[in-house]
Amino acid sequence: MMTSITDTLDVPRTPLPEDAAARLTSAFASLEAVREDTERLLAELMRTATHLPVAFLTQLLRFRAGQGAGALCLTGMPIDADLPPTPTEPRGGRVKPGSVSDCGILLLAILLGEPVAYASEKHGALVQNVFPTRDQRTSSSNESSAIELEFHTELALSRTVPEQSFDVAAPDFVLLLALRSLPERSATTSIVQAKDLARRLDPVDVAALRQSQFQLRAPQSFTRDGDRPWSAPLALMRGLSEDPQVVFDIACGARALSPEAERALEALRRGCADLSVRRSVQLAPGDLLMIDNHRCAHARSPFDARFDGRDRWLQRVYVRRDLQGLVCAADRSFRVLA
Ligand SMILES: O=C(O)CCC(=O)C(=O)O
Ligand SMILES: [Fe+2]
Repeated sequence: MMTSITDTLDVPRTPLPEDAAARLTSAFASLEAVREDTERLLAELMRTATHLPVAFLTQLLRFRAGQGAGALCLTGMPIDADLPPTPTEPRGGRVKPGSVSDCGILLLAILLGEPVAYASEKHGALVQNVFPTRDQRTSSSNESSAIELEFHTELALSRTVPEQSFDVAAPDFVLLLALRSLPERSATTSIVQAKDLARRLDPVDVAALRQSQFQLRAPQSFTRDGDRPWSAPLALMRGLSEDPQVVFDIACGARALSPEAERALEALRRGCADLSVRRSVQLAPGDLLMIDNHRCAHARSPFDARFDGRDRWLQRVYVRRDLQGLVCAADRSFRVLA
């Protein structure tokens, strides 16, 4: 069979067998009583991994080790049958009665590492809700809808350690699980793998991206009420030439500190815009996208948001390989970074 370029550029999709989804749903239902006890819930969730096919777990271990594809999509994950209308305003606390989807995304998170939250982002929630808001329609944040959210890796601003570079406490993995997504009102999530980008760019530009000649602006979603500082100079590409890593955020702001760096940044922008480099997915309910935040950058297309309760709704969890050296919010769980 012929394989077209678009096939090879899709995010690899693994369907969860229906019987596995049904077993997970009933296992998750029995965990309602411990949903407020995060550590107990995570421990119980580890035991439910037995319902995942071993072939998928093998793929997951490879992904966790930073090998193979930089993004995976597990489809057919269970989500709550009694989903309320999509929220329209950001707020802390519970947004839906059940926690089936929360359990599913946290299960994959605990298998990948340490689920973490950030005190300044979404009220420090471990399972974050991502939906469009009227206020942020055109902002460079996950709540926007009228504009493209341009390519970025997730970065983290620490209020407690303001001198800490935005990449130090950044997540290693970003997990997105779609709860609601009407096909005609959905968005496309795109991924570029650093190695595909590096292959497409001129070696001169790759060499410039590897120099500490750039600054990034603090993420919009961490700085709703305050100013948005620029980082100390850093390199946007690092690591092995055959499997490089990237740190950049075109959505929130990136600037170059020399003419060569300026040309390289322009080339990076053009590279991300090149459709032959992007892998894309329109997340449907039950699709769980896992992104390696070092080996890939991601973006989201504009989409039709009407704030009528039927808008696109995702849940998001950040995962770190470990928490060593990171400052957590003393009055909260060690998983909430300050
Ligand atoms: O909505 C999406 O598909 C992704 C948005 C995003 O970049 C994020 O939530 O980190
Ligand atoms: Fe993002």
